Amino acid sequence: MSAKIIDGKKVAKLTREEVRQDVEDWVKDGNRAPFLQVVLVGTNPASDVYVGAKTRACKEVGIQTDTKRLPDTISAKELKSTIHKLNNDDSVDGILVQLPLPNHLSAHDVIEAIDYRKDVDGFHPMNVGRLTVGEPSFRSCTPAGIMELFKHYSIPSKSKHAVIVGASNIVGRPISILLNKEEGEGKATTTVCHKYTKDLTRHTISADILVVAAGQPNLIKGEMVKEGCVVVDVGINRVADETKEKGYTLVGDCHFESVKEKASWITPVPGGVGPMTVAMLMKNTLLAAKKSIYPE
Ligand code: BQF
Repeated sequence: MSAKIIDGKKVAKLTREEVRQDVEDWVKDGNRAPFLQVVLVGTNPASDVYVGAKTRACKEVGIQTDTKRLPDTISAKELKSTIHKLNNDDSVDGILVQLPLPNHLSAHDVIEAIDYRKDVDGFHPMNVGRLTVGEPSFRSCTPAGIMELFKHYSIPSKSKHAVIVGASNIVGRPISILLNKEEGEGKATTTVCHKYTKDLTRHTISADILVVAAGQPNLIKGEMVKEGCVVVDVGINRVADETKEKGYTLVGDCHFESVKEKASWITPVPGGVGPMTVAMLMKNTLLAAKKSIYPE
């Protein structure tokens, strides 16, 4: 089999177009445009790229945005005080603190300082907890984007075995919860693998749906997946490449050439899950502005 491509770039564009129309209607109804405040601490070249992508998407859909750049020398106290001001500012709908943070700052503490009603990344324990118990919540953008891709391509997950490689709070854990939900979407049986998993292949080979978010190039090879498997590659790894203008190329966590020969569907890197992450952030910011998740 040669897998069909899950075109995240295309579906993200459709999603942004939908948000653009909804924002237009919202503003026509007499509301101000949604506002996303990005907080960027320190200097990280990848973070600059991601914030750039988010800013461009905001412009496209009519969401106002500003990026507050803070020095990597900022203290936890100062950063939290900045966040508290944004929490209390009624003109701010969504707050996004770009990760990773410099080493001296605890992402957990900073995320917890954000008002969960403005937590458009869906990382706050209130949102994670509500997701877990099946209450409305802001959803982590990457897992939400993966569910949107399944919906767009009518890829069923009900009663399938979904194997997730990587147990991060941002991707692996929340996608396992969404796919495992008994009500609404999901309805899959899920296995979450992590770095202590013994014999990873024993798990991956049994997957009908394989979501890989491990941050390790070429971790998953064709021989590790079942014929007909749906493969979602969340990895974004920079590997050195002198033939490229930037000096690197992006690769996922899967060995694309061998995995695509076994899979029925596969997400490419780039252009797979990544663009959906940004599109779902636009959706979440509109939900925050409309107070759809947490009505007053
Ligand atoms: C694409 C991210 C790791 C650590 C922190 C489009 C993005 C990426 C890829 C993007 C990511 C990854 C983001 C593509 C946001 C996804 O064309 O394949 C967009 O902007 N992402 C982030 O903000 O922080 C990260 C990955």
